[in-house]
Parts: sequence; C-alpha cells; structure tokens
Amino acid sequence: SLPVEAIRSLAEQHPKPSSVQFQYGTAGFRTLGNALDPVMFRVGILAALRSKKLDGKTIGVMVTASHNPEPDNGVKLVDPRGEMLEASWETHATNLANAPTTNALIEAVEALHGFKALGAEARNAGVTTTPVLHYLVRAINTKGTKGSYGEDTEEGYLEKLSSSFKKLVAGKPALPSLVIDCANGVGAVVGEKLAHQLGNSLSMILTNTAIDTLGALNNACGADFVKTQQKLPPSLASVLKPGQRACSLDGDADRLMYYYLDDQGHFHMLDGDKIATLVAAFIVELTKSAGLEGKVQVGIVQTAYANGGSTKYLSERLPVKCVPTGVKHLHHAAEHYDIGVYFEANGHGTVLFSPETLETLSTHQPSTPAQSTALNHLVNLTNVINQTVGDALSDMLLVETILAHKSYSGLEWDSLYVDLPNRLVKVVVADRGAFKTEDAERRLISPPGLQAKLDELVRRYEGGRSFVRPSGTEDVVRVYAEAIARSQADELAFRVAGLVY
Ligand code: NG1
Ligand code: ZN
Repeated sequence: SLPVEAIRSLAEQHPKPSSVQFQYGTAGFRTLGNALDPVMFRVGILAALRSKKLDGKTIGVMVTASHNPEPDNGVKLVDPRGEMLEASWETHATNLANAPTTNALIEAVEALHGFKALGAEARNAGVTTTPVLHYLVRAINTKGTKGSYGEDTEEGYLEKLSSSFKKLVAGKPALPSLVIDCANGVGAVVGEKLAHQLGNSLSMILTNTAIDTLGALNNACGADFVKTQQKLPPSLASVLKPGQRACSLDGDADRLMYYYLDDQGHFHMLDGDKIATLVAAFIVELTKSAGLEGKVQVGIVQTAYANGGSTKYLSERLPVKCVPTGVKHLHHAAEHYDIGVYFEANGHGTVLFSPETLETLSTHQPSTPAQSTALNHLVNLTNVINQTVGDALSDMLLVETILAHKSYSGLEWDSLYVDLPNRLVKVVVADRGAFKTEDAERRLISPPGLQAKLDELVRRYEGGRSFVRPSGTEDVVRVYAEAIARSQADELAFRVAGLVY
C-alpha cells in the first residue's frame, strides 16, 4: 500500500480552487485549459481506480478541446472496449474532482478502492486523435485474443483502415480529389499519415493544417463551424471548385461534415443525417446481395436533432430509434441491432456490428459469386469502420467507399431526401436546471405549462417541429426548430426562444 503522505504532498501541488465546481458530463470534464490542472491530477487517480476495478484492464484518458475554441478544454475517460466511461462512474468522477480539500480527496479515493490502484502503469499515446485513442484502448485490451482489434499502435490503426479501404475500392474508377478541412487540429497529423498509406487509392487535399498557429483551432473552420453556420469555411473559398466534394473534421477528428458547391457556387451541406442515410442504405443493399436478408437486421439511432426529412426517409425503410443527446445513449441503443448505424446530426457517429453478426459474416456460405463479393465487402466494412466511437477519418473512408461504389457525386448523394430548413439557437437563462425533458428530449415536463405553449405555437407552422432542452456541455438552453420554409423555421426558432427566455 502507498504512503498516504506521498499522495498528500502531490495533491497539495494541485489544489482545487474553492470557487469552481466540476461536472463529468456527456463530454467528460470541460473547462478552460488553464483551470484543468487539479482536474487532471484527480482524473489520473480516477483512471487508475477504474483500471483496478476492471482487473487491471487498460483505460484511456483523452485531453482535447474537441470542436471548441482553443482555450476551452476537456478530459474524458475511455473504458476498456474503447467506449465512453460507464455512466455509473460519472458520479465518482464528479465527486473526486470536487473534493474540496486534500483530506476530502483521500477519503473519496478510499471510499472507492483504497490506494493500491495508484501503482498503475501509464503509457503515453502522444498527440493523436480521439478515435485513435479509443482504438488503442480496445486493441491493448484484446491483444492476443480471438477478438483482437488490431495492432496497438497508431500505425496499426492506419494499416487496418487503409488496407480494408483499398480492398473495398479495388477496381472502382477513382473519384475526383477530396478537399479535407482539418480544423487546424490533430486530424491534420493523422490525416497526412493516412494519405501517405492510401497512396493513389484516394486523392486527399488536406487544408487547415496549421496545428502550431495559436488561435487557429476550430476558428472559422472545422465540422462545428460548418454545421452551426451552414456555410463554407472562408479559407476553402479559393480551394473548392463547383461540383467538387469536401469535408470538415473537428479539432480532435471525431466529427465529420461533408459538403459541396453546386454549379451556381451555392453551398450544400451533407451532415451526420445524410451520412447515416447513405451508409444505412448501402449496408442494407449489401446484406441483401450477400443473401443475408432476414438474417441480419440494420437499424438506425438518431437524436431529436436529426432532420425531419431524414427521419421520414429512414423510417419508411428501416427501424429508427430516437434517444437523448450524447454519444453513450446512441452507442448503447445501436448495440441492440444486428448492425446499428448511429449518427448525430453534427457528424459524430459510427456503425456497430454485433458479435453474432460478425460470426454470421465469417461463417455464411455464399451461393453465387455475386453473394461472395457482397459478403467480402461487408467484412471489409467491419474493418474500415472504427466501431469504438465516431471517427472522422474512418467515416470519411466509409463515405468515399460508398460514393465510389455508387458512382455518386455530392449532388446525387444529396438528392436521397430533402432536408427541412432548420435553426438552432442558444438561450442564456437564469437556471437551465429548471428545464426538464421526456420522450428522448423532445418534450418539456418543466417549467410547468411551457410545453403546451410551445405546442400551440408549432401548430401554426407547416411542417413545424420544435423542442427545447438544457445543454449538457454549456450553460445554455438550446432551441431547435424546423419547418418547410427557411423563413418559417427561423421565425419559429426565435418565437420559441422568446417563450423560453
Ligand atoms: P449539448 O451541449 O448537450 O447540446 C453537444 C452536442 C451533442 C454532443 C455533445 C458532446 C448539439 C446540439 N449538441 O451537446 O450532440 O456532441 O455536445 O460533444 O450538437
Ligand atoms: Zn470532437
């Protein structure tokens, strides 16, 4: 057992200011980078405790600003299979981070598991993307087993993605170059290595790669800029040609947005909902061609932010489930399908293949050459897709695979269904805790009476839909509205915001 005095003296070097309260939320602890020190110390202890609780399995710790401005920062834990930290531990995390004194911290640690855990070994994964860390954690924990996820290095990750992508597009005509906005984040570094591995199987033009320029991260570029502003990052104006497709990653490369300019130079966004639709339709088609119809079922998971156009299109074809915001909800719901496709409209998502489905894919006997080809494609998809978490670079290869197979341009992909015009606004309120929701955040149960007023308002708009929920990552309430016309969606959003304020 470790000397309490040693822990005490370390803890005293990282005191928690009494003025701040930390909360482990949907995206871990989020705070200004310069306030992160005491949190980091406590997260180190937490990770060791979590590892000990799980018989010494490897746990991941990711430090990232993600899609936020550079000074904002955060730290989150990754569980052994590369998934988000189990929900029940979010409370332990919050308690440890908020222990007001060193004594209180020591008590909180003892309450969990005692000090032995502090002897944990650490491995530095260096500067890499969030999805690479998730991959590494799963690869380390499955090393040498039947379910081995790949070699536990960044090179192993790149090799797994690129070799399966090459097999998927072999023999297909090469697509025109893809412009990639790296948000001046770490996706630029990993994207560069990926481009090298892919050689001429995909022509990638990397932009916004200034990872050393202060203030550049996610600034007027990146997936969040594209989704919230619904426009082209200004830095791409001189790069992107009409008809050419482009995509934006966020700062840690776990969100992906596609877009293109039409012949008139108008911007068209292909967001997470468009990606989910493209991917689900392709996988359904492959399962049919492989002779697996009725044997493996494909399902979709969305949140209330999914565009009504996508929900309509998808529910006419597949089972669709709506869950509350937050990757853990999407991920867990997707695990209930044989093949579960989940995407947030903001571009975070992936595809999960159940263990039974993986078994089916490896044992199924195709009865024609066409079935055999489709089956091989499905197997290669399970390798190109990062099944631990949403991964912009992996999702990009998935999208590129499908576009190559279907010979789709951005325009053809976009025409699968029409997006309803929509508006998302933030409202600063005195107490966002007063806003409580039900039905996967689509209806308010508190403040009393507000939902009835909202319903009354929405009824006056053709194709109108609106909902209000407290943000889990910012001190604001979010209002979403859509309607069949742009002006109506805007008006509805602002009138609902008026009710909330
Ligand atoms: P909040 O702040 O709870 O709306 C935001 C995103 C989520 C998710 C988390 C974690 C929207 C509307 N919300 O959550 O989808 O990505 O951040 O990063 O995009
Ligand atoms: Zn991110």
